[in-house]
Amino acid sequence: MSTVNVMAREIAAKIVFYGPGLSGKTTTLKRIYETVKPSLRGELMTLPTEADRTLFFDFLPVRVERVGDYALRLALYTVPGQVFYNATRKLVLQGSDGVVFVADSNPGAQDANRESMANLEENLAEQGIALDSFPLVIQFNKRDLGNAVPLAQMRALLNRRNVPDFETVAMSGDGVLDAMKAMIRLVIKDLRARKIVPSSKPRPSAPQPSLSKDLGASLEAQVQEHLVHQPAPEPLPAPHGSRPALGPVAALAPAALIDPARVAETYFAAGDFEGCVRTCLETLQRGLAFAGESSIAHQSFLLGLNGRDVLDAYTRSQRGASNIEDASFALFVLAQLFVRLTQAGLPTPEQ
Ligand SMILES: Nc1nc2c(ncn2[C@@H]2O[C@H](COP(=O)(O)OP(=O)(O)OP(=O)(O)O)[C@@H](O)[C@H]2O)c(=O)[nH]1
Ligand SMILES: [Mg+2]
Repeated sequence: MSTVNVMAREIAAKIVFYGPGLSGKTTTLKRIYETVKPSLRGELMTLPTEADRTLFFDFLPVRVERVGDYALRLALYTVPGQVFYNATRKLVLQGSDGVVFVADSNPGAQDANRESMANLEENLAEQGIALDSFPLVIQFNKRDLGNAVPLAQMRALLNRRNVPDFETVAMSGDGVLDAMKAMIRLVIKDLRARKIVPSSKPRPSAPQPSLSKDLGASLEAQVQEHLVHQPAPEPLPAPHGSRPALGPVAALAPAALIDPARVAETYFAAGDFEGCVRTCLETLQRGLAFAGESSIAHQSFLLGLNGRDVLDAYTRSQRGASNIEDASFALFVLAQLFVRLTQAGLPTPEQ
């Protein structure tokens, strides 16, 4: 769900990497993480099983500093590709602004590619979204394989819509950023078409490009500039004075809730999942309170949050003995809350 915070002059967009199991989604996100300037990214959050399969989702926040008058924040997610994780895929897909479909060029993976594309279409349709009119980019990944399926054949199978597609090798990073840039351009185009991105007034004296007119081009330049490979990352200037870089969820938090969100993330990183869930729920409560004194269900409704997810987070926390999945779910719900608060302009800057 894209959000535009006019007060903070900020646009937030959610992009999801989708595709069958082992197609290279997590690897793609890792390459993006490595190439984005450290000062412009949060921590990459991945939750693999022992076999390195994605258990829940991977998450990477990226900031494209200025786009005209606005700052752009991207939340990049991957879904778990394994067939039986469909509930998680639906959850992660909620409110997304665009999808990068990562297809596997392995000859044995073509049925899985086709099924995953059909699954994406189905899951979006359940949310009332037609894939035909949704920002979609395809990565034909693992092009380094000697027996990779010919490009024309993969296009015929997966790209009848003729969306932008790219041959990629996520292992080395080849093509990954081109796909990402195409995705961002499509998302911006879509935001404009839906009139979600507000136009800024032309200011002849200011050298800044106007958002509505030049956002795409300007964004591309910004992305180009910031996503170029940095062989030796410069020392990180802390974005907030001397404070350490924000974690992925705290990066989305309104100022009043940044600190507790950091604490929740610290618990998570330390493997204290109980502490993480407890802190997330306390923070969730504080965040929901910005919608006024009311029941959790009503507050969630007012903020446009998925009430079932919020209640699930509460139920899981009350069960006790929280595990990594409970903790990541609590963080996920918290991140959703932060996005909604930003969208609603809560809390106001005075608070
Ligand atoms: N040869 C080759 N291998 C790749 C490429 N990209 C990823 N891999 C390998 O494919 C395997 C799966 O990659 P992941 O990125 O974990 O796949 P995933 O899509 O996240 O898988 P799930 O989380 O299970 O859905 C790993 O062993 C990667 O090293 C590529 O471009 N070429
Ligand atoms: Mg993965």
